[in-house]
Amino acid sequence: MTRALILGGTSEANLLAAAIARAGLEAIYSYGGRTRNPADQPLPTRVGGFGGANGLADYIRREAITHVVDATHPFAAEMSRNAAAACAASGTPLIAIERVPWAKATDDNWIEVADVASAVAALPENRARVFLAIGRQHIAPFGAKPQHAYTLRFVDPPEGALPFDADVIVSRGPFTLQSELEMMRTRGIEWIVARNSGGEGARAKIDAARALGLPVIMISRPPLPERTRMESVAEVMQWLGHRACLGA
Ligand code: 3Y8
Ligand code: NAP
Repeated sequence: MTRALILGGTSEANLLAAAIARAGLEAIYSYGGRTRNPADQPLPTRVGGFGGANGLADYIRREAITHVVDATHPFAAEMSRNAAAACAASGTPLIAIERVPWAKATDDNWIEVADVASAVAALPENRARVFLAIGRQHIAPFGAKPQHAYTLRFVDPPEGALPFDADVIVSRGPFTLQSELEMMRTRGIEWIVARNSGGEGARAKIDAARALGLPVIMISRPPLPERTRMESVAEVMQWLGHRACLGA
């Protein structure tokens, strides 16, 4: 009897949840609790941390989870590490849906950096119009270069003061090439800071930057634990022992 735990919060996780619901499989969808009004899922849903790897192992036992699918974002490294440790400790099968990173095209102007601190360092010294498309959790270090005119994009309105003067767009995406081109042109964006999330939901800004010939400071992914990885919902449904009835 399958009873899966989906570590979600991504468009891939949402597609998987729909396929699992259609297949009539038992599963629980888990959000980390980063946004105020996360999208509804066609599965029982829980929100918030488990209390580290041990907390997750306890949850797996308590809820009689038979399979864990890590469908979190490639930068959700702590969650992925905890899932690998908890599944090893509890002997629970684990699989990850992992998006292929975006590959730099010949006409892309990317400055590839390892982390947020290097992204700050890669920005010019003289004032520029900079679009930070990295959400709310990682913007504080950019306060080291307050000379820039920043545009930020958050899923939810900011709570309280920002660490520096900035213009905030509140939008949850997915985004389109048209809307990204429009936004970058009207705001006179000169630099974009992005993370190599992969997938379709965030890539419109990368295509828009290429079209406008703008430099992108691209933050590479953190190392993730070794675990079986697949790229498609159909493969995960096979793994869960059921044919994906996508589109059925
Ligand atoms: C809570 C669930 C869907 C899924 C929507 C995808 C696409 C739009 C693109 C930019 C980049 C960013 C950010 C982004 C995208 C999809 C997808 C995707 C990037 C929601 C969601 C949750 C989150 C958390 C949120 C983070 C933030 C990151 C904004 C729901 C809407 C920048 C990732 O304001 C904050 O604190 C936002 C926090 C974590 C930043 C970060 O640290 O990575 N995602 N995003 C998940 C949870 O609680 O478990 O609210 O419904 C999901 C989506 N975000 O089809 O409906 O392919 O997944 N999300 C990045 O670096 O790319 C935006 O602005 O161009
Ligand atoms: P993170 O730094 O790897 O995780 C930090 C802690 O948050 C984890 O140790 C865990 O707490 C809790 N957590 C994270 N994801 C969780 C989940 N799905 N269910 C339950 N607890 C979770 O994570 P993050 O980078 O902040 O990402 C948080 C969430 O936002 C994830 O669901 C991720 O998929 C989503 N996200 C989506 C996008 C996107 O583009 N779609 C981008 C970034 C993040 P405990 O240690 O207490 O268990």
